[in-house]
Amino acid sequence: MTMQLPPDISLVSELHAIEAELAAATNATALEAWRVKYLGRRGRLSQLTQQLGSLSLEQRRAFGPLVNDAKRTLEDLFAAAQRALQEPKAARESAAHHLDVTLPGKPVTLGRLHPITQTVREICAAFQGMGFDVAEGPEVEWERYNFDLLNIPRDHPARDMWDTLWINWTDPNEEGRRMLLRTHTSPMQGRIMEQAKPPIRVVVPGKVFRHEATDARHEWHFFQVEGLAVDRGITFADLKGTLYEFARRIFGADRRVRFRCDYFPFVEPGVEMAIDCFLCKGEGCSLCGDGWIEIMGAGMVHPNVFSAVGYDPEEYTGFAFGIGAERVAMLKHGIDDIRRFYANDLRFLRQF
Ligand code: YSA
Repeated sequence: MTMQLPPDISLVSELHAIEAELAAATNATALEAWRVKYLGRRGRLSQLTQQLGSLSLEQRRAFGPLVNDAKRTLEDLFAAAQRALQEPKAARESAAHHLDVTLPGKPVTLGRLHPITQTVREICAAFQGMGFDVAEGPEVEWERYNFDLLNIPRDHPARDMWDTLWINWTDPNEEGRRMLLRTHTSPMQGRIMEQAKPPIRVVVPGKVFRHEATDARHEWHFFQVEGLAVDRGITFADLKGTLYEFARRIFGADRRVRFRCDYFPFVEPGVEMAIDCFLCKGEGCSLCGDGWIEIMGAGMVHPNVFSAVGYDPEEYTGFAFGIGAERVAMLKHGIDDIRRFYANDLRFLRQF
């Protein structure tokens, strides 16, 4: 027995014609129109599905699967047509991202070390070559290390040599323990000697801070490299020999070096070391004054400093020094104003 098709169910038998209609839809607008016509909410397939409800049970059993198959077929055909339409665009996009290895590369901008970082490293390397180790310590420091252990008790007039930036905090557990921004790298002398036994040979690079006005040779924050050598039988000749060798390694054999007596409470005797000015060649100018640029303070470690850290001053002797890194950089590179290092002018910094 043949079944009579309800009028709209005939769509199932029109599939070839519908497919041809789809093949003719060669742009997005035509494709969308096709989709609305057949697969849309009020499209042919949707109407067909609704009509199934008015058929007899027998008819529904016969035509239901056919309608479902038709729907799946149309959806697959539509998805394939959509992909085909998009393919040329995808191909165009992939061509745009294509890497042309024959083009010249983009230049890479390299960073560089700040000239003072370079100088600090050169200074440390010069001493490492003479057997010194390198250590570092805190920039925020206890008054005890910055002053007391260095033979500079409270109310000692020598404290005025370092205009101090104090931290507004005192240790509540130990009444009177005050903190500051270290005014020099010398506090590391006490820290190192408290922890190690001689022989000691160490350099300590680091930043220091002073509450002072700036000029061509003075900054309020700058770098020092501290040096400390302690052993039995170390003499002033060892100090001079080491520092001459340092000057030769950093500035070359031609530069002149001057030692002069100086006073620091933590050394006896104390000296300052200067190098002839690069600008006036030792004649005297507005930068240096007398033809020399002071680069460090130094001396033989004071017996009181040894006693304060528990070393026997009868048994041990030693020397120490504190080098100003910016002054060394100025002399090496002929820089006439220390403030240029921290003005953040890339035209200046890129030269190093
Ligand atoms: C002395 C004896 C020792 O046994 C150990 C270390 C020292 C040095 C001492 N702690 C000190 O700070 N001495 S200093 O005040 O004369 O500074 C040492 C060096 O730091 C100077 O020679 C100078 O090169 C540099 N300096 C000082 N004040 C500066 C500065 N550099 C830039 N700006 C400033 N304001």
